[in-house]
Amino acid sequence: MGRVVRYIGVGGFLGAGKTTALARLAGYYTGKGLGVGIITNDQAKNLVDTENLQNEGNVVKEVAGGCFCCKFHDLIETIEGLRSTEAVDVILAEPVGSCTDVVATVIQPLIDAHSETIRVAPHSVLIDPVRLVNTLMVDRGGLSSNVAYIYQKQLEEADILVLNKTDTISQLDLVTLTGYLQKTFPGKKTAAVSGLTGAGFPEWLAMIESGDPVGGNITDVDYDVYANGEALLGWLNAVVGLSADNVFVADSLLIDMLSHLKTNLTAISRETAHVKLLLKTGFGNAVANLITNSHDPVVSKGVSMPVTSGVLVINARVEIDPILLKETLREALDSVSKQYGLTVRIFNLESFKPGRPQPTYRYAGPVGA
Ligand SMILES: Nc1nc2c(ncn2[C@@H]2O[C@H](COP(=O)(O)OP(=O)(O)OP(=O)(O)O)[C@@H](O)[C@H]2O)c(=O)[nH]1
Ligand SMILES: [Mg+2]
Repeated sequence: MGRVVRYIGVGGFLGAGKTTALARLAGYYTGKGLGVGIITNDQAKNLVDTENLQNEGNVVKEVAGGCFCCKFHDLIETIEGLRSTEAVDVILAEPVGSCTDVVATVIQPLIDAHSETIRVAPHSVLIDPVRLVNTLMVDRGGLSSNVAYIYQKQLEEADILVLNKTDTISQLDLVTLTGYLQKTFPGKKTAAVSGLTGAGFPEWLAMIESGDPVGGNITDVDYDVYANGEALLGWLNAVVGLSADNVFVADSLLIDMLSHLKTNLTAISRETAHVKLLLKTGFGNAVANLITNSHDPVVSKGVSMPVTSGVLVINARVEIDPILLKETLREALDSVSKQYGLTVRIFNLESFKPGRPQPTYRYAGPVGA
């Protein structure tokens, strides 16, 4: 018993802006004098998100090797660790961006068996406007139907739909997209925010803290379709040492590498879900992201001081065979190595496709219903 922690889960597809939003939420709760712990989650280790959030001074723990639903006991152990040894009041949790059925497999078991120590907040699902338009409103934007199925299911199970990145769209598009969400997913609360600027966060926080019923949207999920959708995604995590005789600018190198990758993926019609590059340098970490082939890569954390070396962490999630992903990434790395005169040392590299989701628990209906 003892301390009761607040569990706030923020889901959504790869690249929707979950980690960026969690960092801002962490700042909000820390500002109120509360202890905050963040739990990241992925199929593999060496996460850009963990490195990024830790670097900003957050208390971060990883659940790796599968999504929260398949690693439920690890999730509980991690929450317990944060609760008892880190004096945390609020836990912000980011499930893997290719994971769905979180309400039936994570939220409900938390409510059912852990309510004495964990108070679960409504389940928020973040939405990138471009991905929303491409996946549900146009032609799936290069994603296969089974991957789009996962996307659709993520939105269906939300308590709160959070249209993110509103700084990138016009007021007219904002009205159109929130109207579309309200019509397509009736009965849900809808927030419109920017993780980058903080716009809309007070309204979203009010929804999180509202005391409204939690986790009521358990949807039918066809696990064959879901597993196939996951298996269509290629995953690659790597840690690579880079050194050069001449100085280079970290931001430019990352953008050049992602641009090269984007060109090659576009040429073979393989849609990017999210490729993150983090370069650890003596002047801090530079981070760049590619979240779709239809947009250019961006620097989300810049290092403008010239450097001669760094450690590159690569997290790539693309709808592609993992072997082809490895080759395509290798090409991009070779290309920047030549361009910048780099010596490359691969410390660790794994590429794979996620296995079939096998949740520890699955609740067919809300607890107490
Ligand atoms: N313009 C803009 N960009 C944003 C915003 N929120 C996030 N981003 C950018 O979107 C990209 C993805 O953000 P992340 O926070 O890493 O997304 P994520 O959902 O955690 O991604 P995964 O962990 O791969 O599932 C990064 O380039 C961010 O800088 C926002 O509100 N506005
Ligand atoms: Mg993330």
